[in-house]
Amino acid sequence: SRIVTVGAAQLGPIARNDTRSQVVSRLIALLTQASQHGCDLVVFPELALTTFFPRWYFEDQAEIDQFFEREMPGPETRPLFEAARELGIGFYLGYAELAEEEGRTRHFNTSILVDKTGAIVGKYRKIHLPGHAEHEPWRQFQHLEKRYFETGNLGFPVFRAFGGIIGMAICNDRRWPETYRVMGLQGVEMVLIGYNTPVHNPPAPEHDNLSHFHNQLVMQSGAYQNGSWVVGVGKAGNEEGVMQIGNSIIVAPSGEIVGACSTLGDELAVARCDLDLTQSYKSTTFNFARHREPQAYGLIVER
Ligand code: CDT
Repeated sequence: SRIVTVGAAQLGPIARNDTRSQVVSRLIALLTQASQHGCDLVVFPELALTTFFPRWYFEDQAEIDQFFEREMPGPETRPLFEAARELGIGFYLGYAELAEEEGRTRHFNTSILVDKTGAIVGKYRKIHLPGHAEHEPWRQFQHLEKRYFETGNLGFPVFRAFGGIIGMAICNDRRWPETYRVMGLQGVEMVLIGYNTPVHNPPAPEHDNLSHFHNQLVMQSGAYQNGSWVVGVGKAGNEEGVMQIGNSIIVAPSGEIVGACSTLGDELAVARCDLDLTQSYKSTTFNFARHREPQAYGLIVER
């Protein structure tokens, strides 16, 4: 067996004027708790350093950029990396990334994978950006990810770390089967996912009371259909007047939920995940080399 003990480190709300340092101390408290439970790896939510700012319409780019990190680690986030190194725990962290690339300033919704020495060993930039690009005043709150972020340009890479093959996705990515399958085709054994999911979906309020069901449905099927562990972690509770789901879960390759948070606050759920449990799925029902029929799937990439 290859055991990775994982902590799903759910966060409660982050207020708009909370400082990075305040948030980082909450992250370090969860990391310390995880260390006491013997965790190898801790998963934090999407955009885990600030409030979920795409809920507001801003015109001033300088105001928007205040939610972004220009370096990682930077002065306020370095203590988190130091704590990880001292405790010997890795982590997944979601944050808003401001990058100078191709001669221009670029904005991405990003996650990183940090190993037990505090080194960044993987980066992912969110591909499925939900919401809208223009101000829509009819909504109770905005979801302006298409305005504030560019589509990720790194594909869905996987990383050899923690004794296995680890992949990352961010929030809305978890609803798309292609996300898991592209990593499944690279042999992924554990997919780490942070999210911020409002209970209320303004264009489709009829889905509101299904938000937990859909959260579990997509991650349980993604896990089973690719013979992979999936760890999904939310920023939960009433954040600046918007209710977000918690329901952070750790899903086995069988599709079963083996660990879960039950509050809407800062909470750690822990599971001992055997990466070798992926094998009985990857070598039988979902033996891709043997049973996939890609010649019949062309439409998926043509449209
Ligand atoms: N952050 C993020 O991607 N949230 C979306 C809400 C989209 S509205 C259905 C999510 O998929 O949870």
